Amino acid sequence: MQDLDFIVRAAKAAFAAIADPDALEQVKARYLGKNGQITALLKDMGTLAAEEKRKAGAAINQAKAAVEAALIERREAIRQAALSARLAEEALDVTLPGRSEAQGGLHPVTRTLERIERLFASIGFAVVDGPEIETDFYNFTALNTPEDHPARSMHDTFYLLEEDGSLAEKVLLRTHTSPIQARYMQAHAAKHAGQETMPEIRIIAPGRVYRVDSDATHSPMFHQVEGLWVGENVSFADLKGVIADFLRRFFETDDLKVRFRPSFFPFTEPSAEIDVAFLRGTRKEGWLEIAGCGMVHPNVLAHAGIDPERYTGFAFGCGPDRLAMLRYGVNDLRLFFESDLRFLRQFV
Ligand code: 2NL
Repeated sequence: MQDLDFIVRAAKAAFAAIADPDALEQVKARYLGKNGQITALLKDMGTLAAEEKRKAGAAINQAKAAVEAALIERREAIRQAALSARLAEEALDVTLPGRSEAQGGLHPVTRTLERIERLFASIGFAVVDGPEIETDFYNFTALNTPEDHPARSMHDTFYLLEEDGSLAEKVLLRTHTSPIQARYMQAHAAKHAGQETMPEIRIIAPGRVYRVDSDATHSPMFHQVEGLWVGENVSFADLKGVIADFLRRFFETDDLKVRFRPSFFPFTEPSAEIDVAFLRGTRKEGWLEIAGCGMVHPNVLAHAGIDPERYTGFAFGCGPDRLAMLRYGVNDLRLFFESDLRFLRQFV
């Protein structure tokens, strides 16, 4: 049948011209749908005689099968083409170099703190910690600081407020890390109460401290490291030896003069400022104040429950921010706390 060949070729050509799957289904309807050309031929067979009907039916069904096969083939070709296009579009070049993780580093003050901790640990000091929000008792009273001392004023110390804005009852941001040591001494004395002897206390207390103060050399938050050695027969000579040894190791030089200059702190008696002078190198000439120290005041030991007649101790406090400035040659303290990566990256 000339008609059938023509329809099959026309259908194949129509399918081949289409690249869109939905459009293909529309074209399919033209041939195989309810009103399609092949369907029409099958309907028309009703008028034929039995023998003719059989032959025509076979031929039409063959043509129908050919159109269906062409449709399936085209569907598959379109699907493959879409897949290839998507694979090409989403292709990854696995040979490209990867993005590397940014490398973090320790803050210069953290590095300085860890260095101090390591040096003291090497001579048997434990590193201890404590709360940054303190009571007036541990921050001042336990440290023999009188009620009318200027450090206790709101002008110098950050006090906490209640939710209604009123002043919290003697709760503050610690102004030094001494309360860590006051708490430690008290707990240590309680733990060994009633025993023949109390084991020695040898601790350092590093941490953040807070004071109402802000300029090129003062930040409202800064760091402190305090140290404490309490035992029988602990003397000012021990203090001098430990400090001088520490400073020479910290600054990595034996060309260092260390001077103890009489001073005053409520929590020590006698008290001294520790000054250093670098004998060689580029640092500026003259004495530099680096820390404060002294023999623990008997009242401070008594507040902790330690017998000041039997035990003595020395304590010191220094500012690691200042030590970091010296060690790294930084001239403005605030640079340490501005989180400017251009500054901080220099220390990694
Ligand atoms: C300074 C001075 C100092 C202390 C801190 C201390 C702690 C206890 C008992 C006695 Cl629990 N004293 N600490 C002693 C002398 C000086 O710090 O100029 N710091 C930056």
